[in-house]
Amino acid sequence: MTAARKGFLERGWRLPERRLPGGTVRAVRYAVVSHLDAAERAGGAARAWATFPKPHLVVPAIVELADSPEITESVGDVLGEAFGIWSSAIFVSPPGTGTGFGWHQDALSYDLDGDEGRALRVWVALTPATPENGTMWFADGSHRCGTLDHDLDDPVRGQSVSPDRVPGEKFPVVLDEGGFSMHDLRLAHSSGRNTTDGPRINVALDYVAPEAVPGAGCAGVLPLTAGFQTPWRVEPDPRKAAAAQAHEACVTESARRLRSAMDLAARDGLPLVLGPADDA
Ligand SMILES: O=C(O)CCC(=O)C(=O)O
Repeated sequence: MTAARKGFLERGWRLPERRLPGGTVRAVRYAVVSHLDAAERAGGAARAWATFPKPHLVVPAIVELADSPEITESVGDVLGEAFGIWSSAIFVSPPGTGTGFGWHQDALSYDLDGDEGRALRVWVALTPATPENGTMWFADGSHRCGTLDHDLDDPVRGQSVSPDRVPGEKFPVVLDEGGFSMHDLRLAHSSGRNTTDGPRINVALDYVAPEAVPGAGCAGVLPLTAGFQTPWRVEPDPRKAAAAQAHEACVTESARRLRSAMDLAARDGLPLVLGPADDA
């Protein structure tokens, strides 16, 4: 086992020293901001779902980022030789606002099994990420404490864990532009207020190894290596697909993921009634 994997399994996070080149960061930031501007102009559902769960399927620059050697080498150090992108998210923390996420575990709404050491999130800083602009905070080792009770329901900060019930030492994830962090999907983390006068922009990339077991509704993956067989369903790479095909895949696969998350919520007691995920 690599030292990187051992450390990741123990602590639930890793801060690689590698940095993305300035040209890559600028290209991805431009593509992401253009994507959000287009979604804002389109309005409605396009705007509502522009940032999650699979914007990479329509923004080729996000796949380019996910496939960059700086990131794939770091992901390979932890997950091993085979991995793909399962999900992504764009986070823009606007200047001067009180947005930010309360303490939470990403895995809470993620329909994956056996993913310990087989899935992780890379959080890429397209601008510097600092305590002043509301960077993420990690709770060291908290991924080993099972599912935490997300008992607070804050209209701004969302469903979250009371800070005094978050286990482990808490520390801010400070990144230069082009830096990135990695965390286990069960690690408790939060983010804060942006008190600066510029936006904080991040892209999150969820990687899975083929050994993770996807729920029926969310087996879609964009492989970056060989090794993904049934039950995984290969999603088209927007770098090679026609725009219409990429758009169709993004809509279909995002809907499957969202339905799968809602089905999980229903199983856990939320009064949602949905039919079975109609998985191809
Ligand atoms: O960027 C943020 O404000 C929150 C990020 C986050 O919670 C995550 O990537 O899991």
